[in-house]
Amino acid sequence: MSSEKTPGGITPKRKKQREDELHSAHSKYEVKFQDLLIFVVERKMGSSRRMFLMDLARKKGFRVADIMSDSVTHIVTENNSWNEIWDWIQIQKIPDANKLNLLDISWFTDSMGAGKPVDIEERHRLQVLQSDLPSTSLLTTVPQYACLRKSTLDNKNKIFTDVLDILAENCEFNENSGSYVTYARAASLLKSLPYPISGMNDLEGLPCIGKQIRVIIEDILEDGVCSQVESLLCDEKYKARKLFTSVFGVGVKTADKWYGLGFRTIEEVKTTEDITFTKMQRAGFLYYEDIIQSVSRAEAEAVGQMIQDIVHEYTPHAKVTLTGGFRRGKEVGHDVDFLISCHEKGNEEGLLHKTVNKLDRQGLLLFCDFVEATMEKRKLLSRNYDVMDHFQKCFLILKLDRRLVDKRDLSVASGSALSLTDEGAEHKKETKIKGWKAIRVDLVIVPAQQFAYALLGWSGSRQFERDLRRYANQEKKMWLDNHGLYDKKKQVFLQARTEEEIFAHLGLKYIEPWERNA
Ligand code: DCT
Ligand code: MG
Repeated sequence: MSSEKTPGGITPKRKKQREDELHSAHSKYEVKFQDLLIFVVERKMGSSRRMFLMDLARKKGFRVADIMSDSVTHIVTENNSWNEIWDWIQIQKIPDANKLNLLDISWFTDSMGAGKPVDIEERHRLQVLQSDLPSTSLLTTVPQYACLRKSTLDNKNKIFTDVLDILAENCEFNENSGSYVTYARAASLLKSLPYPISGMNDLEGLPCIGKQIRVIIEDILEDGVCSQVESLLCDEKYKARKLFTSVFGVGVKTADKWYGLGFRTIEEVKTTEDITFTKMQRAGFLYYEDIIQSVSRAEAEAVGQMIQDIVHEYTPHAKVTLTGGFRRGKEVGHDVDFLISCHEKGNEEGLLHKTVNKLDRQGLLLFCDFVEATMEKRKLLSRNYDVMDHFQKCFLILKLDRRLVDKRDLSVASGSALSLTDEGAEHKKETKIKGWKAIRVDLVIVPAQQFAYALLGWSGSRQFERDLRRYANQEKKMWLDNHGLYDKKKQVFLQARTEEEIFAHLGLKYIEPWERNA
């Protein structure tokens, strides 16, 4: 064992290894800012969000270190005080630690927004805590609207939110909107907490946590499970609804009809002669095994490239933007959502039809449900919350060539296999042999003037969007939807070129997409 160390407590061999790691991580992207080397602290942030932020910075030309070393110049952290990070740096034994910039995530997000390192202002520096207040001091300040909170993918209360999400979903099945809201808001609030709930006292002062929710949380704290959910998961009707609605094109009404006819499995429904299926359902059954598997980020990016290549053949300057869960930093999704927009007005005319036709000619179109725009018929902003928007769009099932994904990201593909169930791993093997996978894709054509509103609306999460609209209506007397923002008092539509401008119109602090996992 070698004991030879650099002043930073790092052996030369380890140092070389670190430099190699740093080099390999960067070799994919061009480095634009040589002078600084960022290190993102995982503490209180979580590894998935950290990886997402690191990748984002690298894509934008920043140098980011995987591990702490004496070459690091900027330390970025979230929800940590100066005192906490300083203690941590002491343990790392970094020489000249005084020269390090200890920065809050706000410096990082400002820099990503600007596409270059912004000047460090006082507000970017970590704050020195005068006294170590208990975390309960946070409780009174948690706001009731999801759009006033940051909800990353690092959910510290998953054991509670998984249960609440199931109860909320069951209320949706039963069209019990009152209880749905109660469960969904409670789950969303718990997802935003930077600490796990470990006792009933931790709930003191939190909004959205009424008596009904406290009973459930108490149950889980005592037994590790919620008895209500345990019996729901064994309920025949719930199981059938869950199973049948997992088929593309099947809603709860249809699921109930099939349940009423005595069907309990997909196989039974698929093979019966008593039901006439819609075209969408037929496609849903045909590609069921593929669609039920989640889409990985590498797959989403490969689809994006495929769509962009076609779109650019017809309109070279059109923008194809990945939105939905992947924009919020999720590593998997049930589908892939894209917005297509053109800078010049009218350039998007016919683009979606041409794109879909080309996919068809290439043999990549497995299913298409085309919805024409209905904008002209609309006078005011939509008050119908079931209709997301009136843009021209299509719901597709596309054939994704396996090789496009393997080429793109081998490490992601093999890494994700670890978390697969036996069934999932088996299916993955089959996909490999088959050479392609059916993927659900949504494409939406958005006129340039409405792009920021559509992007905000399609980025989700669902609960974040609901609360954003509720906040606009109740607190600001404004109507918000995917097309625009209407100020009821001034009776004007408010223009916005960016999401930041929309938040500003609403008097809200900007929430980054990866902080909208409410
Ligand atoms: N959306 C919404 N209200 C709905 C449905 C969707 O506001 N009733 C918005 C938020 C997310 C976006 O549309 C895309 O929808 P999904 O693809 O269903 O959600 P997702 O967040 O992308 O989740 P997944 O990862 O499962 O695709
Ligand atoms: Mg999606």
